[in-house]
Amino acid sequence: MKTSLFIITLMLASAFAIPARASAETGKVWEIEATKGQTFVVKGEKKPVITAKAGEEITLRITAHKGTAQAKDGAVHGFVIKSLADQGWNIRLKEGTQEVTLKAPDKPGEYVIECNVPCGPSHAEQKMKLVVTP
Ligand SMILES: [Cu+2]
Repeated sequence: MKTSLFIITLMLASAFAIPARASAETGKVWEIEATKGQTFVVKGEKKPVITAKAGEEITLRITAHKGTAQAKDGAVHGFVIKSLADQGWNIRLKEGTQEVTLKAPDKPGEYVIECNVPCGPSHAEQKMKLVVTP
């Protein structure tokens, strides 16, 4: 009886503790859509812009929909900051949703995020922005 009470207490404690810890570690989760019309849309924002503090970890939940073309490896869009491609900012997007946690650059400024998978007629204009604040 004592043991089961202990287990219940433990379960309750972890149910509250885990979400709090996750949000403290990863910060805001940005929901982004790479559309079949070859644009990026950020949920809740009028413009396709995400923001982060320098060096902060941010989580991106990206949903991709195929345009009119896709890469041989199955990627339907890409999500790349060219100058940060070697630091994880180079994601191949397959159809569906994936979540990635990335570190914002240490240097404040504006970074262009672009698609690097030929995905349709508007591919060249498929861009969005990461704004890094001090
Ligand atoms: Cu593209």
